[in-house]
Amino acid sequence: DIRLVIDGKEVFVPKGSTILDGAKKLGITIPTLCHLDLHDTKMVNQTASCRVCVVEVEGRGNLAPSCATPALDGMVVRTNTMRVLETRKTVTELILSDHPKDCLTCSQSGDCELQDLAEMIGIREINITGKEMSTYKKDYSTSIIRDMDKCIMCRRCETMCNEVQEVGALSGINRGFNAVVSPAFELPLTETVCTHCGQCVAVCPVGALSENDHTWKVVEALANPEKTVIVQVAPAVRVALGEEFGHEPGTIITGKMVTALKQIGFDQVFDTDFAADLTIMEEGTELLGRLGRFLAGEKDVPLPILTSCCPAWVNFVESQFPDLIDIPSSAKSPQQMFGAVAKSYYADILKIDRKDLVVVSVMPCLAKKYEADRAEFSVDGNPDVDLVISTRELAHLIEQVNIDIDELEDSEFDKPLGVSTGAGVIFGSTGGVIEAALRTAYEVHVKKPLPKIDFEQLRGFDGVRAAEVDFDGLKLNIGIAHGLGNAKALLTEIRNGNPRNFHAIEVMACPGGCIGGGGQPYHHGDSSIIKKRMDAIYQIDKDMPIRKSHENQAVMELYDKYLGEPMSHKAHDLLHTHYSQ
Ligand code: HC0
Ligand code: SF4
Repeated sequence: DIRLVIDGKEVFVPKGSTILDGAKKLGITIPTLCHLDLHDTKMVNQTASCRVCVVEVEGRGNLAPSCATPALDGMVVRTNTMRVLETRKTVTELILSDHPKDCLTCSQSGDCELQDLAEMIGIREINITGKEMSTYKKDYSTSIIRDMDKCIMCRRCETMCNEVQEVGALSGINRGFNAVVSPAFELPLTETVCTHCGQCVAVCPVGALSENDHTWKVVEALANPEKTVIVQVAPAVRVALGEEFGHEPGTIITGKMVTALKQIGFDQVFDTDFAADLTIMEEGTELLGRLGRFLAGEKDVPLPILTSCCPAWVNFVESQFPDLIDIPSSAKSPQQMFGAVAKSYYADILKIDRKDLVVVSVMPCLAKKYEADRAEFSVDGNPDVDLVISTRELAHLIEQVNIDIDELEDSEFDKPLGVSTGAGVIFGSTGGVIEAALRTAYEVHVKKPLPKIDFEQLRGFDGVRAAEVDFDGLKLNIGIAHGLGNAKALLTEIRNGNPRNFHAIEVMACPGGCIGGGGQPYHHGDSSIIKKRMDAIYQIDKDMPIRKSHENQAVMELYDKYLGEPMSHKAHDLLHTHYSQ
């Protein structure tokens, strides 16, 4: 271990640590801005570009950025001298001098790390005059808005996009005062390989990257007496929404969330978990179908089957692995299955035209906005899912209508599209989709009840996981990846001949799965928040009376009355899709 003294206190840290790590261990707060270390993922941003975290190191003339300066044995560090304070203030003023002052209307207001810093330092005016602020054209996609006037060049988004997601849509361009992070040639994001995963938004400390907010379109639909407006809520929302209201990460507020949505005025409050169970019926059947052909000796069976419910992942496969385009499951995502069923089966129950039914989704994800907008998910120009808001957007809406969420009673999701099982809810965590699929596929294939419902070997937070699952003698090799960079490694393996003989692979684009989605409450670099949400997801599953998708009575009724059986002609029309290169 390395011994150093910080502000007169002795601390020991392992080799490879920084001064900042040492200070954290002592409980000494050094303010940071560009730095971000999302533990247990590849997200470590150590550009030391903002210089907010400078400290004095005995024997050195210049101040040192503590986030990027290695701790050395015998180092004596001061984090609180007047020289440090003065420099920190000057540095912050410099950053603010080239940053808009429109905090009143900024999407990040209240969650902005620069605002917090300015407040902490007590900046009351900016005494730096000189050049005008640099300005850039705003870039809008359905999912994300880029407002580079607000960019502070911390480069977290670039690290995320290039090193964690390995998409490579963003990089630093221009020099000096005009330097900014941008797609190559300053193209709009929609014209690049961007997958809309939203992870750049999740780590942006300011409002330079934000979601394209659809809240007001939802309000407009709710205010229109001619429309029936229903809402579906994704699994991961219920374990994170509470954070926006001061609850501990992982607090489960499903019942209060449903009550809030009813008070806001949705005609019916439904659950994406219902559609997740439906997805399992289709995807599980597809998996068993492909396996059966493979075991019968058929050549060129598209295996391993890849899960297809994460829209950023689908986009990634389409643009980076077009040669593997026939292996993802053709099943639509639960969000889109929900929309398709709502605008056919449910519109029929209500005896209304699909155009008079507005389907709103609340999702932890920004790519879901893009997914809902894909042309193949509409009929005669009328989308299956009309509007998508994020967990953060829902929290703001709840605040705006003066609902005190803590005072609400619990209520239940409405029937029939709100009935779900534990298998539906675990979709929200990495490993959950494949576990849900295996619970059903096992019982259909083996024709015996599962000896143990929990597939512990599929769970966890490692970026790439592999496990063998025994189907009564038939050994299945399962792969799991979360984060697109990890997925890329696994898919490259498949491209090179599938040496580990995977039969099925689950991929989620975001660290942790949907619980770590780009539309969730900001984690500000604390990955323990994502893990607490994960624990909560498995807790909900454990507490459910029914935990297998094929035991969902409302889903079975949908097949009986409307679809026939999984993979039927009608199910194909409504619930399956195709991919483009
Ligand atoms: Fe997910 Fe989903 S699990 S992608 O992460 O599959 O967003 O929560 O809603 O569609 O169910 C997100 C979460 C969903 C979908 C489901 C899947
Ligand atoms: Fe990169 Fe994802 Fe951001 Fe697109 S949304 S720029 S893929 S991090």
